[in-house]
Amino acid sequence: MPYINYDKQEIAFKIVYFGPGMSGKTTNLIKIHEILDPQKCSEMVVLDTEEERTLFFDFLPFDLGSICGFSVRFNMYTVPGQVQYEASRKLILDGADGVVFVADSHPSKREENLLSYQMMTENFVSHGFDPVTYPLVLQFNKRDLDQVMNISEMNASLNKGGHKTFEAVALKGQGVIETIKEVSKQIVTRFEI
Ligand SMILES: Nc1nc2c(ncn2[C@@H]2O[C@H](COP(=O)(O)OP(=O)(O)O)[C@@H](O)[C@H]2O)c(=O)[nH]1
Ligand SMILES: [Mg+2]
Repeated sequence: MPYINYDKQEIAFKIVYFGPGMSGKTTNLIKIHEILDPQKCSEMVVLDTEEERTLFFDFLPFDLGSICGFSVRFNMYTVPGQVQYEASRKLILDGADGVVFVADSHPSKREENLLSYQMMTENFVSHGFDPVTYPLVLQFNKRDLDQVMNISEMNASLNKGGHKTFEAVALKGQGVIETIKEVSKQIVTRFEI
């Protein structure tokens, strides 16, 4: 559910970047932060955990403007990928309006991707999200690696729901904006005041 501030005439949506550890979630957010107009993008907050970076920041998207006079803001989060952080993943998904699943295209990551995807779907169920209508975009990242899985293979394994997918090289900013645009669009389209 978005957070609506009637005094400020602002709607805040929550987007979560989900996926196995090291698939490129943090890199996506860093690139979005770099690409977006700094005036529309607040400071990025990086929370350090022992093994991994987790972070969030929020920004005002360029092209969405306003819905019924309310300005639209997105708060974006990444989740730690490691299995032992299951509790924090649950917490971060709480109240999420949409999710980007970032998969690693390297063939050695097939199982990790699948495990993380299954964990996400289980969390959707426990949060009461409808898996069919819930805003979800898949990003097949690290397409620049020497060895990558076929897109059809990745779809067969991770995308039985037929969600929109994007190929990306997050490190170079490729596919990053396309991904966030699609999930924002799905979120806003679904939302009615
Ligand atoms: N080759 C390649 N490496 C990437 C890409 N995106 C991210 N990485 C690297 O993968 C590692 C993990 O990235 P990070 O964003 O921290 O992953 P996270 O654990 O999902 O947040 C880092 O060394 C990144 O530089 C990519 O598109 N291609
Ligand atoms: Mg990270």
